[in-house]
Amino acid sequence: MRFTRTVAACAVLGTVLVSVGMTEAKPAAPEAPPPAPVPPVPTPRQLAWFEREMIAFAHFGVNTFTDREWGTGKEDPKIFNPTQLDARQWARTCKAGGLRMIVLTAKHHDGFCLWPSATTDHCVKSSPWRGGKGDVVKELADACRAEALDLGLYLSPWDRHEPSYGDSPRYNAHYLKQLTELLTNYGKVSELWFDGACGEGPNGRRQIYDFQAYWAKVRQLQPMACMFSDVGPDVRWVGNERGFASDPNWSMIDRSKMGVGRRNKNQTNGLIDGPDFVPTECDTSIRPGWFYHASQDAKVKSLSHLLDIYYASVGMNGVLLLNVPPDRRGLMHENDAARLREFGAVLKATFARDLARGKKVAASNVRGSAAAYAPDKTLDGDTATYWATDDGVVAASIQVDLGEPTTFNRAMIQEHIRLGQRVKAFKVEAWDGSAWKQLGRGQTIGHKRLLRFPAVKSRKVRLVIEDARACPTISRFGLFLAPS
Ligand code: FUL
Repeated sequence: MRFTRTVAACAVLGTVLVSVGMTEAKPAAPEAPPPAPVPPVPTPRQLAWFEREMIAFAHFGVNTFTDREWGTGKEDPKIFNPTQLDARQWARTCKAGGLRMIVLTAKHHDGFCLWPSATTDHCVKSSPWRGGKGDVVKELADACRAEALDLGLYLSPWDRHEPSYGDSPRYNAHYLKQLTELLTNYGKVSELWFDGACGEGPNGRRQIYDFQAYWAKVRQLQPMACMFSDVGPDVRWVGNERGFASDPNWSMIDRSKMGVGRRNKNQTNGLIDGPDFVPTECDTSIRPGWFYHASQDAKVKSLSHLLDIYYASVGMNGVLLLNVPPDRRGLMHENDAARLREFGAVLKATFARDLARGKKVAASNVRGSAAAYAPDKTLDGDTATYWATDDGVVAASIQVDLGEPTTFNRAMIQEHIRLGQRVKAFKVEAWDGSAWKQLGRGQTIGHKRLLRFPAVKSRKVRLVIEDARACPTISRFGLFLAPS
């Protein structure tokens, strides 16, 4: 069920609520004003990032040809020579898995650049690939455009090749030039991935990164691009490389008490009263390593493992960043591609039909009258709709009457996070004919919360909000049946 302005919750309120022993909602004011935002709230670029839900990582470079995870910076550029590089194949493969963007390692820690940079010869220009005239970033940008995917780029600050590394101001200027090339020559870039790894340069000095200058450059050249690092500024690391967020997952943190490359408190769970809205991106690889190794061809994660990751990331108020490393041919390997197809197909089948859509809804403590579904034009002009309670009411429930006994095993709940993430405790219950039986419970909801439980057959289901930071605003309560 998706809430829309046309859902006349009040029409069924009396009868259904009374029949399950709840207090009938008080007659409401005809024109209830929309709830005030509870800051911090997401920016339009963060909302667009949340909507993608799953994105791909592509670790590719000299390590692909040396069988290493971290290069030394001393690799001969001539080893970079993929025989059949086809970025369209990457894009199609990712799309089949339901991934909506590809983030490419334009430069990893070894310093080798996958585009012909004017800042260094340690790049594709010096490789035999496409006669030294190739540009992986351009080929991927074109492929993403053709397949309607977004493009993201990883430009490792740690650079084990660049001679100026360790001479902090000089290297920062060099890094800014590289960023500028990537942000101006390839059209729209939707995400920049800033890794925190740091080392010493040839002068024996530890490099001090000027993240403020890097981030300002991105804002200047690509204002809609989301920036990832341990602490944002737009999206944060979830704190592990297994792709798992955990409950609670607050999108808020206190950036003033955190830093890139540090062991940060609240990295994973966030902070209920954090002043900064910086949601979690959950990175993991489909294989044990980030780069391709033929020895790992039989170690591609199982479908059930990928599904566990999906429910613990997308289903836990995060975005999943799933690495699928191209091989020495310059293709995503058949085993990875087959697994992604299965994964995409299961998710599609599971969420194809919302069994609660269009069904009768009753709710306690509805804000105002049918105008509870207030249009919200505050951030980007979207007329998103949602259900809310009156100000100060932080416990309430929404009940769906499915019309007939219906079998389901998944619940989807979404908060209208444009007004701030609010819910602190909730549960989902089904009526078994004589009592409410709990199907699942949790602390936070956020952009999306998914619950998995053994299949149950019931006609009435309810979402009970037990506590929230302010009046809850819920934009979706859906029920689904995953294929067995
Ligand atoms: C880490 C890097 O050191 C790994 O090589 C990989 O790129 C991972 C995604 O981030 O910090």
